[in-house]
Amino acid sequence: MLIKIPKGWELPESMVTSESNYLNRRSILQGMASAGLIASIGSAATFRHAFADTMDPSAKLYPVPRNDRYTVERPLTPEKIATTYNNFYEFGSHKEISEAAQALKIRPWTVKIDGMVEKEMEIGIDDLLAKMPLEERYYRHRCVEAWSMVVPWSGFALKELVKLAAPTSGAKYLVMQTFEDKSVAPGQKQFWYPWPYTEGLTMEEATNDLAFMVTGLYGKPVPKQNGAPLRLATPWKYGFKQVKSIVRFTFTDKRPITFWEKLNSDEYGFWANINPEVNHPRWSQATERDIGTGERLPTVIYNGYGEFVADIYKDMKDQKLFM
Ligand SMILES: Nc1nc2c(c(=O)[nH]1)N[C@H]1C(S)=C(S)[C@@H](COP(=O)(O)O)O[C@H]1N2
Ligand SMILES: [Mo]
Repeated sequence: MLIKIPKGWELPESMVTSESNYLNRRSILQGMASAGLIASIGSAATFRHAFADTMDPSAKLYPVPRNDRYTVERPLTPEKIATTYNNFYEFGSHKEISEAAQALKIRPWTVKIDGMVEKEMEIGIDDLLAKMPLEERYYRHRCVEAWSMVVPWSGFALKELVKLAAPTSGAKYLVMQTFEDKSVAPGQKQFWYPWPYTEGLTMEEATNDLAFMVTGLYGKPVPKQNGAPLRLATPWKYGFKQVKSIVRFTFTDKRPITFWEKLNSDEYGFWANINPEVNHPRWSQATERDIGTGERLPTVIYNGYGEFVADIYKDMKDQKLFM
């Protein structure tokens, strides 16, 4: 049977359109705000967020100490923008999924660690948080669609989780998977996507200092739309590597075929390292648009993190490292 994959995700125009809709909506909202029209809407939203925070048992852990080793010269993206302009296909193939994502239940939340480890385990997110050294890091975040932002993540080094898992010496890759539940995530009813969302890193990447498990954002628990209660941040790679709402870590000796790679391996590879000189087949990667400032800026190889990660790839020149 020939399955025709809908072309929405193939068209950069659809991304541009949803971005410009978003920006239009923002300027309309700003206009309304200056006219005093959304005061009541604003306070209802504030109330809801305050309520959500008190319901999250991890709220008391934040803010956590900031690690100055990870700073960015660009200004931090305003929280409002970083938490309302999102990619999370489980909740829709556009950027305005933040309301829909509230349907996700983040407690109880159990993480499974399996595969090539000394002992498989299941651990509740709050028990995991209690074991991990939490810190805050400012990271760049660059989507393959050529928009970017700068965000203050909180969380812990992925290598701490690797240590807890105690992989056996044969493990070469760490595979991470998002929850699967069609009843809360309508996108998962779209059978042509290879759910659950799956990503992977080599063990060397996963134990690199930069690889970070995110549990917080802007000094609070990470919001659902940004991947609560646990998501990956690998800032030298395009955003699609940074899998959200993780329920499973599997150590293996086989390289996984990841979500976007399965959909279109010519456009979204396994490595997905950032490089301004390797264009996406349908658009340039030379520059990016900072969604906080609106500025167009030059993209930098490894997103400016070469000093941390370039060595990992020095003997892999024959591979498609940058797509
Ligand atoms: N499970 C899951 N994780 C995901 C995605 C997704 O659709 N589903 N989108 C990815 C993409 S393309 C990007 S750019 C980032 C966006 O993260 P943000 O919304 O926190 O900016 O999440 C990544 N992680
Ligand atoms: Mo992305």
